[in-house]
Amino acid sequence: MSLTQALKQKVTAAVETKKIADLQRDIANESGNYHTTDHGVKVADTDNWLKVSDGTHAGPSLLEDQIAREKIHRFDHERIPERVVHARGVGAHGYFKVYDDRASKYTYAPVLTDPSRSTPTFVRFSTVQGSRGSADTVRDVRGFAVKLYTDEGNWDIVGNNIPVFFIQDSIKFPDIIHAVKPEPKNEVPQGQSAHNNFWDFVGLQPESAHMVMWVMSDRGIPRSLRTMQGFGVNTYTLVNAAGERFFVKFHWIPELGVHSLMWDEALKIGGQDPDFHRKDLEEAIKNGAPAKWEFGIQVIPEANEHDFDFDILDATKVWPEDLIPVEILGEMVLNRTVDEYFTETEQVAFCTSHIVPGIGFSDDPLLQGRNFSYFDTQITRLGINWQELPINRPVCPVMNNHRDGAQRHRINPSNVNYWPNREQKFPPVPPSEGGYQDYAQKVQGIKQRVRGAKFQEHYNQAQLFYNSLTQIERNHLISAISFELSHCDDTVVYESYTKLLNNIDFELAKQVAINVGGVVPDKPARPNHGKSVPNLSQLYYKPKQPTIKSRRIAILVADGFDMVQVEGLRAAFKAGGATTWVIGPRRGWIYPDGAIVGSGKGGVWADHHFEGQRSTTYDAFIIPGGAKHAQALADNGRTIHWVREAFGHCKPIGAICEGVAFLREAVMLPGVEYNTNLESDKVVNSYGVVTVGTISAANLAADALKIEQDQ
Ligand code: HDD
Repeated sequence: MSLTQALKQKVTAAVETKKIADLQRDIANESGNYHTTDHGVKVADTDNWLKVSDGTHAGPSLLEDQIAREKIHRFDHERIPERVVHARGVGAHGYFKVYDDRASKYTYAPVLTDPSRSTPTFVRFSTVQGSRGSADTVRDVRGFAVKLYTDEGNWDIVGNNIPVFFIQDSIKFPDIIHAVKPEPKNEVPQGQSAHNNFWDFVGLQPESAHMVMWVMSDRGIPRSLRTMQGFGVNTYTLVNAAGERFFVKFHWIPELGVHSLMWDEALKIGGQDPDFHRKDLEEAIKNGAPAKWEFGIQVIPEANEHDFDFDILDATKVWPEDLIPVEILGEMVLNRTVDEYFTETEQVAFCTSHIVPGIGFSDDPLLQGRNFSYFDTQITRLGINWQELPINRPVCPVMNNHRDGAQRHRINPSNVNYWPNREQKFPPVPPSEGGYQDYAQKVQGIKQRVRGAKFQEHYNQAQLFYNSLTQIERNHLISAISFELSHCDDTVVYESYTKLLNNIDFELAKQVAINVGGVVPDKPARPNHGKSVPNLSQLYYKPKQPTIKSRRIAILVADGFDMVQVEGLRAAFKAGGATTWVIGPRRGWIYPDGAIVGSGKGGVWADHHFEGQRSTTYDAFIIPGGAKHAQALADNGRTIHWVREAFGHCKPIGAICEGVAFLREAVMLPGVEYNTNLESDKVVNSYGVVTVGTISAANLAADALKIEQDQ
């Protein structure tokens, strides 16, 4: 058994949950290794359609061939409608658990209060705008949909990596989605919001201003799905055993911190490796680095609902954490990839309306509409019996009088399918025994189409977000909006949006307007309130300890490299939990003595050749010593490009011994310092370029690289 197989087995064994066990009954029995039709008859020939032929000439194919017909029928109907939004996604299994019972003061839901439980979990991450085949690294919101298979039924938290939404009322959802999706005339653009219709809509719908700021910030281009925060976005409620109700927002905080790509990287990876994020998730899990988040809640007692200058039921607003801190309750770990994409990731279906006892809705008008929409869309996508699909069915019993419909699988042997019935079959369960109890909420009002008074203010929090960013983050945001508006060729569109920006920040509006030929303001449209909150900058979420865990580090080698150093580096990176990739002049064995062919002994296997991978898909790279190897790298335009591109993307770059001279020549920028002294083991760290002169310092360089990585 190979190491990878052994590792895979270990990981699999470690992550058996009740849901994984439940899925086993649907895993195909592939032990008998032969081919049959769908009705079980063994097939002798799968390659030739039945024909009238003399053996020399083809002759006509016969419709009679039931085997060929079945194969084609099945193929013709393989596709189901892709999700109308969030079509592109990737999923993984894992578990959720709380650390203690502290949440029992807010809720009686065991999934949130019982620390002895480990709740099986499935998460699907997604982009919103693009089709199923679009690229992973586009600028977009990322879906963060969590299905918790609790003993009381499935609980779905269908969230995003951004805590607010474009609109306040569900009735606007078709409008925002039509506006952001490819334009109706020519179905352009794919996987982008950089077009007239989107910016036209958001310019006329100022409630979207806050969310637009988030999407245009670095949050819109995550480095990894594992390094995103997740937010339930909508306001839900919790009810405790004493019957008291609390408003609540749900948060997921990634163990490894919040990290983003740079826009240039995101653009390039979109072409170089469109599956970058889904491969990253799979790679991390398979390499024994499960993705992990802490789970937290923000809570507002019912009595304090109206204490704030914003409406706590307005999904275009955050609950500022200086006013309402996040209380950490537990963690979620994703440690198992799917066995089959379609049956799990594609067929998984979430509903905001899926809650369990102890959890309730609020009057958040976005949530109310969502509660209708999700179930409805699953009927189109998967059919009315979608909840029976293996990935969707709960791990607790399902018993009711719902019957029939297309693709019904469950067989109910009882002869009564109504309540009440003479057999007392499937009686309702009183709340004291676990039946879902609706909170007795007093409601009064006048039936009318309105929004609450506090829903009318749209710019305070957009400003709060902008104020809370670091200068570098603000620069990125300005570049992002400028990129998008540059792609809008309708003057009305980019002029009106630059005007809108002046309600958020004068400098922001001015700079964007100058960049895109918009309306350059001469004074702010409204004063900046000057408030900021630390946690709105993603830098706030740096991991407590710097770590290279699950980072992708490349070692660049050419014939004649220093093997001792490469071995030392690999060991150091492995010890830190990173994955190491050797990139060389060709895929195959590369030797320290410069030999081109050999048995492999004494050499290192290059995973890719220089043209096969670009610096963009690695987090850092290092160049070992070796005179001949350093010269070969210096003679190669692609490796020089590697260095310059990675430097431009602010990546840590390391070099040792002769590798340093190559690095210095390749970077060619004044002000960067290097240690080129082959006698010196001093580690020089300058602008993220880490260099050291002697062989004994290989591990030091690795350490320095590790520290730099997290700065
Ligand atoms: Fe939605 C999918 C998140 C508002 C209607 N939504 C969908 C998914 C996520 C979100 C993560 C993908 C689920 C999956 O992986 O299968 N949606 C959100 C968030 C929202 C939001 C965080 C605001 C708080 N959505 C929203 C509204 C509506 C919808 C207001 C309609 C009234 N969303 C849908 C949908 C989708 C969907 C059309 C498409 C596929 C699906 O539901 O299962 O029903």
